[in-house]
Amino acid sequence: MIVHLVDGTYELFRHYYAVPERAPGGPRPSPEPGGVTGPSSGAVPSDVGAARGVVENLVRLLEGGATHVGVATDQVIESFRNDLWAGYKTGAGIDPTLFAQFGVLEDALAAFGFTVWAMVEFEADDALAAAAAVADGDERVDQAQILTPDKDLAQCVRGDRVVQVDRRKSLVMDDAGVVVRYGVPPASIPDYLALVGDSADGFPGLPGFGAKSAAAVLGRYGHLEHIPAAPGQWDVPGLRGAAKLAATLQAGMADALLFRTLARLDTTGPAVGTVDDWCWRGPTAAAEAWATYLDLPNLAVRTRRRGIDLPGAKVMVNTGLEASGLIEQADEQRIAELVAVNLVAPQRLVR
Ligand SMILES: [Mn+2]
Repeated sequence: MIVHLVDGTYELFRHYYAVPERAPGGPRPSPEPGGVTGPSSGAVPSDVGAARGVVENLVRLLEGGATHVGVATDQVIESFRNDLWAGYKTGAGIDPTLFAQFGVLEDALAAFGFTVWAMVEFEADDALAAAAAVADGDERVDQAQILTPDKDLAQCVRGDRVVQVDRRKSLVMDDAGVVVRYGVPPASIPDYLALVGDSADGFPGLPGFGAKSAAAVLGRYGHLEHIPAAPGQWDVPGLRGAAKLAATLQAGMADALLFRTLARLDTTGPAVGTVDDWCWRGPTAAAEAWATYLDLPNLAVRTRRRGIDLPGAKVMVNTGLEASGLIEQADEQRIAELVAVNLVAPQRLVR
């Protein structure tokens, strides 16, 4: 089976800025019992266009054959990393019209039957990393696709089993693709980001280190602590200004290690469940109300149709028995088997 791990925060930003279609907001349907309800859920957004775009987009992912989908969001932008570094990104600069749509998106996706990881203490990136690790450890999984262009997630790529997908550019990056793109393998990505910095996340890196020099040094030594302290010991052919870089690194090693901690994703913290939990089993009874609210009248029909495509699933989808807990264990098992069939052709690897 193929598992799709979606960066919901990225998708919401992308739809807000790149697909600026507006849709009236207002008081919205109550979340499913057990649905996602967080701080941002209280806000009544004046516009739900971005949330609507993401929901529609992910229903299209199902229509394309996706069976196991998890969506990670930042319910709170601040995370444990803000306690480690004062400059780390916060939610302060986020357009309130965009921010108010996080809760809408989380609740709507849950109503349409998607697994949602709404992060508070951790970041959406951590949830994606944790889910990728779970998927990697499950031998039934042929491939986990992390759908985000965020360079942080390159550290999670494993062979061609865990890959990063930029859907907008139709790029799939496997292990070798990470080396081509960054000059270092996935395991060295946190070290790489520590040296070059990450302006989106809010840490500067070390002065003088750019993509080329960081890749050259880490391509040779792998990790920060393996880089020789004395410049005379550096064995990095063709690297210009090695002496100065070595001095910078020696002086800034403590900062670099802290930045690496910031860049390293936490694969064990977020509770993401198991691969079986991510299996899409049809929309909930609340889907109709959410489709109306998002002004996507056909969406509930489309998800239902998608459910009917899978024999057995229609029972659940049409009667809402799933919500009432009346589905027998045997049916659950059967449906899981049916949807476990890999419906997605492996995508072409582009480097
Ligand atoms: Mn990130």
